[in-house]
Amino acid sequence: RRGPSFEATHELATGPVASPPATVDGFVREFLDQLNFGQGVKLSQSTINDQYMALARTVRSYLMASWLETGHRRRKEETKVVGYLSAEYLLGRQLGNNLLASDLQDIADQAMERCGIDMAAVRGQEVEPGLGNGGLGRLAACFVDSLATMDVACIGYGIRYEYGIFRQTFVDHRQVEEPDSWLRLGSPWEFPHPERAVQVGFAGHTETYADEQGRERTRWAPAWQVRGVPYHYMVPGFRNGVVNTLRLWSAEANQAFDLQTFNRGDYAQASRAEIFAENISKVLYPDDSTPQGKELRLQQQYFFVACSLRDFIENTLPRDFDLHRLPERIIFQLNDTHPVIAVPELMRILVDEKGFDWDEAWGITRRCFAYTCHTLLPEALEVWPVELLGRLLPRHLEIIYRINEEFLLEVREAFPGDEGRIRRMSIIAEQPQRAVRMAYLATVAGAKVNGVAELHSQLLRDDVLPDFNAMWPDKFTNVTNGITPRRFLRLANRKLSSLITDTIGDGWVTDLDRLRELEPYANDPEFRRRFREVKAANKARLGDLLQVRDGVELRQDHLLDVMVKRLHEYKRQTLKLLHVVSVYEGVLSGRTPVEQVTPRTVLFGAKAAPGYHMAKEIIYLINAVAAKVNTDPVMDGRLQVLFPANYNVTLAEKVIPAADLSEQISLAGKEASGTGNMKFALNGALTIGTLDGANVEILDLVGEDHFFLFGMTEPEVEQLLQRGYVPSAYYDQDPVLKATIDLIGSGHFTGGDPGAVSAVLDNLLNHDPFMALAGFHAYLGAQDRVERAYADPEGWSRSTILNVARCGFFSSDRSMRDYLDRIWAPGQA
Ligand code: BZD
Repeated sequence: RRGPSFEATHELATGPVASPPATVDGFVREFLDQLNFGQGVKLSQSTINDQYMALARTVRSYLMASWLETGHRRRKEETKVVGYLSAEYLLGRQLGNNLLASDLQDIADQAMERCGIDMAAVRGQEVEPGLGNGGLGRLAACFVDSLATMDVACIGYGIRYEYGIFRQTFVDHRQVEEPDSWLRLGSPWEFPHPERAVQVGFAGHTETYADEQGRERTRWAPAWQVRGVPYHYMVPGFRNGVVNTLRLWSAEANQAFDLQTFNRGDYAQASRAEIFAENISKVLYPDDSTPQGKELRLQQQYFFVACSLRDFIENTLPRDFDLHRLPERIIFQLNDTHPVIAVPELMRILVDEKGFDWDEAWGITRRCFAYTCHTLLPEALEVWPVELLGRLLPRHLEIIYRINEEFLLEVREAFPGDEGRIRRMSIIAEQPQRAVRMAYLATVAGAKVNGVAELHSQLLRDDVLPDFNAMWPDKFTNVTNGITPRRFLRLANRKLSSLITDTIGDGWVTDLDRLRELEPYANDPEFRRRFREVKAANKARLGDLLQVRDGVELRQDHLLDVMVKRLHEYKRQTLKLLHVVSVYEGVLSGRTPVEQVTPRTVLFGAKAAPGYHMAKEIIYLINAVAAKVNTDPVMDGRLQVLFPANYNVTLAEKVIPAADLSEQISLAGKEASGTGNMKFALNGALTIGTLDGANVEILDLVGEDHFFLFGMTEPEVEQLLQRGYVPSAYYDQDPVLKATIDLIGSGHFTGGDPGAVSAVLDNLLNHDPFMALAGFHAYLGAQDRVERAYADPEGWSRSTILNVARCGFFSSDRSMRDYLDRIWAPGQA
């Protein structure tokens, strides 16, 4: 059917792999081939899933030549590679993205029409790979997209979880988690390579021996061996002929190893080995920001970095490569601390397997890693009990001890006599139990350490790692997060994209700063009208989806106020809910005439970690309030609360383009960056937000006339904490807050049962760790400003257009440029 064999990649040197012709005819022919020869069905008998699989494989075959060519070129070039190590990639659906990247959207639409196939239904068949929790996982997906678009050599390394983030449903207003069996119908996007499997050891013991030169050496004799099988995914750049690779590892039982055990007669042990292996990549831990310290989690972490390092060193570098030069060929970017066990693993490979001296190996290792921190919450910093780490990875614990010993010598030299500092900086914590502080290990080993927004990076220096900053100020840097404009503007908001392209051309897709050229059009009434038309169409599209998906009606004449993100106390979904209840209570009590209420729909989307009790209570309360407010005739339909279950990337792509107002209301100093905030602003929603994370930078860029700012600054939060924060004082002194909380406490939303909400209210009145009550008054004031602004459609449109025009900075292409300049290739740009 086409030229040279796909297997023989070396043949690329003599002739390129042929793509099918990029015409409707060519596409139809390839599609029918895929349907007949790939799926084994005729068009007339095919199911939607057959059609989806065949269509996906068709798109794949158009990208294949570029993929093979990119791989070939990378091997020839001998450039430095970015090894992005991330336990999570929240990719979203692939079909639309890959059609966009390969410029086949229109051809595919016409081809499907010619085959009598409903393209929308086929697209709807794809189950998104939810291999991440939230911001951190989605960031990784945006970064690999940008690197491909910028033609930077990158291998994304991660885990192919058999089950991704749970599917959320609500039963009696409460979250119920269901397994996400995303692979049930097969995934057409993955390429398994069992022939490139690698072995990973666990547990066992270490021993010393003398090598041929009589030098004392250490070796690790693991008790278990697991097979890591790589699955390759295409990461296409935007219409540039580049396709990079995402390599996700799946754990499989090591039959040869188990069979030996089995043959020795230890049947129980042999089947334990199988279960052990297959559990490792079974399921994504659904805990964002609060690591549980579970053994399986450490197994996952070590599993994927051991596979990745082995893969890079043994299979990606040329056979005879001199590992002294390793830092010239790789920089491993550690996406938070989850992959940090890669540091002692590289040391083990160099020292134990390759025979390097310790100092030589350490000099190499320190130049091969850089670390990105994504949090400020102390409880989110990973620590591994020494007992557990030593049992699972005995050699790695020895190596960590030695790294620590030599590091503390360095500290002593820099700060003689300062024993307090030495205790504070030790990689090993002594209290409450002996444990390895992974963020410290990452900071010691990393050539660079970065936070994810200006404010976050500053707080990282000042509050989280101040001693390290004192020792190595040049190690610390900032790279503000970004989002890919391909998925989150061009793909998700085709109408706005067309309007922008009609106005300033299409250069913005890969050069988002060009959106600045829209600024003058903010003053053009005709452009503003078209901009509003786009927003209305997106709202209608969301309405259609929610009708079918959730059986709810989205009022098209309402201000659409959206808060979508993981459910976490620091993000303050309760503050948003208090606002909703205060509006309702105002009407109920006669304080506000209902005609004065701005018609508004508040849309929540949020998953709670299954073990996070308070978060689940808050979900219950949101649903309870929604049920009441939506149906109470007193509101005359002017306030609607929607909470579609199972918020994910696919839903985000419909919600964000439709939103008018973006809620970014975390307590200052708690949200490292946020990336949803960027997506909304770029799609023409205005932000109501605090001076937290990247909100600060959004505000700077769009200007305070086009952003609803409220609340304390981070230093003000600290001062209030120092003075002693008493939440009940706000309740006692603010009659609106009191009436709002009392209405909830009366059981009004919970069938007359006040007990059903007592956990949330007790927490708010007596603890309120994220100061929702302190923020309430200012938040209501900001919401008043929102309503006044919304009452002037021309002024509102002007502001939204200026938001779009001024947010080009938040392209993940810019983030990648910053990583290149500041971390991966400084001085080479
Ligand atoms: O990372 C998030 C931060 O909370 C956001 O402020 C930031 O914008 C993004 C990207 O930098 N952190 C996470 O999403 N963290 C996790 O998902 C996570 C997952 C497992 C374990 C710990 C944290």
